[in-house]
Amino acid sequence: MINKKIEEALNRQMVAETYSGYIYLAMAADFDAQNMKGFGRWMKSQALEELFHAMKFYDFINDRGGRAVCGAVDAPPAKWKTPLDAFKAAYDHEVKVTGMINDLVDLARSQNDKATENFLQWYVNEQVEEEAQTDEIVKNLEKIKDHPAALFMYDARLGERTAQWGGGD
Ligand code: OFO
Repeated sequence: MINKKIEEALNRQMVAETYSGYIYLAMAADFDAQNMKGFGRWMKSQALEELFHAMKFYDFINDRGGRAVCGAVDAPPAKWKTPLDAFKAAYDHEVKVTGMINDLVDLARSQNDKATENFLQWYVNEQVEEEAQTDEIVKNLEKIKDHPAALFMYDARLGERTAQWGGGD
């Protein structure tokens, strides 16, 4: 059985993961509007993975005898100046989410909730990948700078991504 404090915190994180999906979908929409379909596809795949992250919280809360509550999700920004700006924002967002997951682990420990702590390990590992992949793209875009041909090719390359449900779960 889950305690109230943990239940509320896990519900907040379910909403935060949903927001992650929403901000990446907003980035996809911005890329698609500019005909950068590869970046758009990458972002749509990321959005789907984030919804999967949210669903894992949903199932865990219910499995532990809690009640999943779908709270309000903020509207994300609609526009980013350049692809580099969008991916920098994605990286910063992931660093923020890593902090949220770490706080949840601390909370689970303080409540002596081993099952929640164990469940959260999947997210601790996932965040390493989430930060690394956005950081790599930021670095590549910094190298590309304003070279349209290179940007065009990188757009095509990132468009090869398809959503990985659960990142190897
Ligand atoms: Fe859910 O990992 Fe990104 O935010």
